[in-house]
Amino acid sequence: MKQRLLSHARVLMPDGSVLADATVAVDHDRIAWVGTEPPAEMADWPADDLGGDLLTPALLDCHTHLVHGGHRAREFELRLNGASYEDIARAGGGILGTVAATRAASEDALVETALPRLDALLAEGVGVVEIKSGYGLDRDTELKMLRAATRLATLRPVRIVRSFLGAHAIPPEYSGRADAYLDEVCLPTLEAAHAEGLVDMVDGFCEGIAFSPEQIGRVFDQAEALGLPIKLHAEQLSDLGGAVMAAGRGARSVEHLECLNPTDAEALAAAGTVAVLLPGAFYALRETRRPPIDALRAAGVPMAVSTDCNPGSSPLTSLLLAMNMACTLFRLTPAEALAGVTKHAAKALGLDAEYGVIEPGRRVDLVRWAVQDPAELSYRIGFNPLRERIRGAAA
Ligand code: DI6
Ligand code: FE
Repeated sequence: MKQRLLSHARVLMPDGSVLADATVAVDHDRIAWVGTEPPAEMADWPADDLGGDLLTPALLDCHTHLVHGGHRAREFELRLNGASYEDIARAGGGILGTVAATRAASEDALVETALPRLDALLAEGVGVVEIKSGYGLDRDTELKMLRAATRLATLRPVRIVRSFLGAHAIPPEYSGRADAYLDEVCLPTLEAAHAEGLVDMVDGFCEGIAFSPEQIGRVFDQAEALGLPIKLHAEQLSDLGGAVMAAGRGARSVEHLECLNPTDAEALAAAGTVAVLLPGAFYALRETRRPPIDALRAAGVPMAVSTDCNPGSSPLTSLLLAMNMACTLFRLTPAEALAGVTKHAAKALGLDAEYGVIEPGRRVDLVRWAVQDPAELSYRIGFNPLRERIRGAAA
C-alpha cells in the first residue's frame, strides 16, 4: 500500500472516542493524517470507502506462552475433580509437564504447533504478539523456543516480541536448588540468548511455587546489565510483593495481580508500570480473588488485557473473548477493555510510539470491523466481526 485514503470510517481515537465519517491517510507503512477533511495535498490520493465501519489499531496480545510442546487436557480434568493448580505443580505436573513435552519437540514442531494458535489470534485482528520462553529451563530448549518464536514472524504478518522466561519454574534436575538453577542455567542462558539477538524483554514468575522476589531480582540485575527491559508475573497465587519490587525497578508491566494489595496500586502508578490483566487464567483456574481493579483505576494505572495463552492455566486463543471476560469477570468497561488490547498493551511492550493508537506517525496496522460501536467488540461472546486487517508495506 502506497498513498491511500481510508474514507468513511468510524475511527477509534486515542482518547477512546469515535470520530464519525472520518478519513485516515496512509503513506506506505505510516499513518499520515487523521480527520474529517483531508488536506488539499492528499485530496487526490486513491480512496477506499470503508462504508461506516469501525477502524481500530491492530490489537496487541502482550502476554502469551504461545510456543510450547504438548497439551494438558488431563490436568484440566484433574482440576475439574478438585485438584488445585498448585497441587498439580507440586506433584511434578503443571509447567513441568509442558517442559518435558517442549524439550522433546523439535524447533520445527514447535513452529508447526504454534502456527494454528497464532492464526487464531490473527483472525481476530491481532497484529503484535508477545511470546515467552520458559518451558525449556535448559539452555538448548530455551534457545529453541526463542528461535521458534522468531521464525513465526517470518511466516505470518505479525510483529513478535520475545520475552526470556528462564525463571518460570525450577526444573526437576535442580529440584530444591533454585539459586543453583539461576546461576548455572538461567543467567548464562539469558546471556547466550541475548548474544544471539533472541531476547526483547526479560520476564519471571514470582510465586511460592516458583521464584522469590530476591531471586527474580538477580535475574533483573542481569537484564539491566544487558540493557533489556523487564516485566513480571506477580501476585497471581500469592502476595510476595513482586509487583512493587518490579515496578520499583522500572518494569514495563506486572501481570496477573489477583493477589495484589490494593494499596500497592499507587506504587505501580508512580512507576508508570502497566497492570496486565489475564482473565483467561482467572476463569480457567476458577479463581475467586479478583485483581484490585477499583484501586488500579483510581490510581491511574494503565490496564492491559491479554490471553496468557498457555497450555495450563489459560488455553485461550481469543483476545476478543479475553476482552469480554475482562468486562464480565473483572468489571472493566468495554472502553477499558479495548484500551487494554491497544494502547495500554502497546505501552506494556514498549511499542507505544508505533502501535496501539491511530495517530499520524504510527504504523499502518489497522483493523476494519463490521460494527459501529467499539463496545460491540467486548460484548459479543464467541463472535468475530473482523472485516479486514489493513497493514501497510514499507516504502
Ligand atoms: N503464569 C501463568 O499463567 C503461566 N505461567 C505463569 O507463570 C502458566 C503456565 C502453565 O501453567 O503452563
Ligand atoms: Fe503467563
